[in-house]
Amino acid sequence: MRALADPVRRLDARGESPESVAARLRVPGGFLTPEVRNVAREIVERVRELGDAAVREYTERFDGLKLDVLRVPEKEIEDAYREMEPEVEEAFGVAIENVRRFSRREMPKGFEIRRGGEILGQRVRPIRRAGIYAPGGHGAYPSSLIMSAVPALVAGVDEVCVCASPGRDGGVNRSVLGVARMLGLDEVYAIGGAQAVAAMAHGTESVPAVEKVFGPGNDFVTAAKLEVFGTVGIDAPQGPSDVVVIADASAFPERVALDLMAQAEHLSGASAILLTPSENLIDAVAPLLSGEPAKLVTLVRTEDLRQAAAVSNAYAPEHAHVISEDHELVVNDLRAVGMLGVGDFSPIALSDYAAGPSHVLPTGGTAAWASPRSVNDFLVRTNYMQLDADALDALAPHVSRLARLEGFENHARSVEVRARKAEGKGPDV
Ligand code: HSO
Ligand code: ZN
Repeated sequence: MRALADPVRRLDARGESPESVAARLRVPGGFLTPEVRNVAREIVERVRELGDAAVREYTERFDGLKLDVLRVPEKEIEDAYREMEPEVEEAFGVAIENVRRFSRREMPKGFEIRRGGEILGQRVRPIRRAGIYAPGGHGAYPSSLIMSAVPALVAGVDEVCVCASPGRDGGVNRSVLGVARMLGLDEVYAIGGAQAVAAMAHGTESVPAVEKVFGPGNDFVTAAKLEVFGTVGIDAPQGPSDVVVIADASAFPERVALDLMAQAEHLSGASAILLTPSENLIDAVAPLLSGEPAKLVTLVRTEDLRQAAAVSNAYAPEHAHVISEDHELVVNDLRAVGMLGVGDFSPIALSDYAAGPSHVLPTGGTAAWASPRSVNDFLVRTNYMQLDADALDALAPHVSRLARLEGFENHARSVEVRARKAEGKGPDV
């Protein structure tokens, strides 16, 4: 009977290749359906053509609100901050400080290489204006505003504007506004969904265009980002949350169950996976899972921790949490993970809110090639060179040869005209 009542999916991975287990764990087809992409495309197009009028129309249709003024008045932001409970303000303050400390440490520096008469270098500068989407929907995410805005500010972005869904009660979530105030952000718009991305990317009468749009948001927000890419920059696409817990028999079942239920709690396509060689752990965890989140959990029996790590690598989770007597063995094997929690005292919820590393992470297997939100997302690099006559002389024959090989005569001559050895003279010789 219990097996029938048990809603939790179980899988036996023993003897199976990591790739095939990972394929069974991933929902096929990705999360952005053609329908979602079509709707997002139409919204982006209409906002581009009609500006604020289209934004108002979509706000009325999707959020059920008639909004005359799209920008949130400064007084409302101030009031939201003032009404914040002191303990909440303190908690946000800790989160902001820890994310700031981590972001500062991430800041890359430019460099310069000098060799003979040659200087080669790289300069790093912040983008001028960034647009950040603060997601609402199932619960509000003031924490996500911290995770995106703090790296932007540390990177030195001049202007940061924020769009947040206005919600049915008429305004942007009070905590989102309070956090904006704590971060010194006063340009907040009550615009949600794909229309927010479109407004920031193309600009409207109310919203000056930005250079790069940042999520996370729901599927429509992500689809809209893909639509505006090229007109502006975008960050990586973000989809539903996922977590892999890799544990052995030393783990406490109640804690493992809560780690799984925590990320599954995001619902809407989230997934939470336990990889363990211990059948006892699976038997102990299964009855502790309940409700909607439990439907998003999969308990996977592996041969050993090595196979668990290999499956995780093939799956490329957004988060991995390792609870084992042999952490190091597993951690050394892990490659593709957005955020890694090591040991029983490092549950992912800590970094979701306040530990310091960002919770804006590559999802849906993109951790194989994408990285967590960082100051780098807000920076652009310029490479430079400064050569003297001798350095140019040394390089000129090689460049001439390669240019002619590609059929570019003028490239070759633009170098030769300056080379003393090739031409026997320069302008001041
Ligand atoms: N786990 C989510 C972030 C989050 N959790 C926000 C709670 N609030 C994606 O990494
Ligand atoms: Zn979370």
